[in-house]
Amino acid sequence: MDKKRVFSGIQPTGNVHLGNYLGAIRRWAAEQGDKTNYFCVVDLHSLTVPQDPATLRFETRSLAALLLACGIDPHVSTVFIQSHVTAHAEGCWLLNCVTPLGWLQRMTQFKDKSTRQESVLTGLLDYPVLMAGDIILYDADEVPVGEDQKQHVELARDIAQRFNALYETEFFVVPQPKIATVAARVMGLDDPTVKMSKSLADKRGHAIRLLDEPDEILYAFKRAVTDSGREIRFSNDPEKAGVNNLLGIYQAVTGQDSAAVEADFAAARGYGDLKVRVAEVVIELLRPIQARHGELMDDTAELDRILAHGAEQARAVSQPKVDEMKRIMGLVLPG
Ligand code: AQP
Repeated sequence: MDKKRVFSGIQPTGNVHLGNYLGAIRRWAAEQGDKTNYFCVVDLHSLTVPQDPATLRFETRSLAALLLACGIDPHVSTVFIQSHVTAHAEGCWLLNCVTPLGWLQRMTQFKDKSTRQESVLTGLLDYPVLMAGDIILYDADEVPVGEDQKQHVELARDIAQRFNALYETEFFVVPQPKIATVAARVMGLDDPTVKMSKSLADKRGHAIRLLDEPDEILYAFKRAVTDSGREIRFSNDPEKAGVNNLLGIYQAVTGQDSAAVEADFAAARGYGDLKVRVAEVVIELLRPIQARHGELMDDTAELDRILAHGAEQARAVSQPKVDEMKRIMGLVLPG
């Protein structure tokens, strides 16, 4: 039987955090053996908000190294940089021309991010069309993402279906979002009502960044916002969102079920014990990843070779797809 095809991406905007890892990257690594995988550093997406060129260059390599350090195996999965494969930008234009504007204006991420900016770039509105192309140019069946990206994957489904309907074809596979069962939405430690986010991660105490030093991790967990109670259990009560978030992180890292997690804290003397224990398991989780990332960044020639090979593999799939798309749309002259 054919393996399922998987596509997922991550932006090289620095500050890769525990939410990105638990909600996405860790699952990519864990499930890669059973699937045909395309994992992409989506640098074109990062340009939808202003970037410093030198920082972007550095972060793009660093993120690729981080994906490998987190266990993505380039012998098993295709790992590449989005802008190295021109089919993504070309496919985006073609899909723009079948996507109604109203679909994009409804996107929650666009509404959130555009209200936080003085000058909103056209690319920010168009972000989900580029993402739809990323996915459907690879005939991806599945897109493993955190909950925040579910709406964008649903839009990719709508765009694929609209293209198929307009051109009376089954050209595009309609992809499915795959959301984690635990840690689908890791919340900010300083404010458990907002998701842990790269753009807020410069604020000390908001996020655990994958490359943070142990002391910094302990600091952030110790200052995590909780409530005035003492009870350490999972709960949907908005008052207990902070404790719930800490338990969710602990559960995702240790792989235990919720009863076992609560049992681990039955004898705890309060939230202080919980915070330190969660910090300890996260520090141990990140230690080998950080060491491997350091080694990979010491040899960027090898990293660049891996990325060049990944781009070649990605091109071999996505460029013929774009070429055929152009033919279907009437852009290739007969003769
Ligand atoms: N808090 C989160 N919990 C679980 N999963 C998350 N993801 C992001 N935040 C969380 C998932 O990580 C993958 C890669 O993220 P991205 O780079 O595409 O997304 P992003 O939205 O730019 O990341 P941030 O941290 O949310 O940055 P900003 O501040 O720009 O909004 C995706 O699968 C995403 O679902």
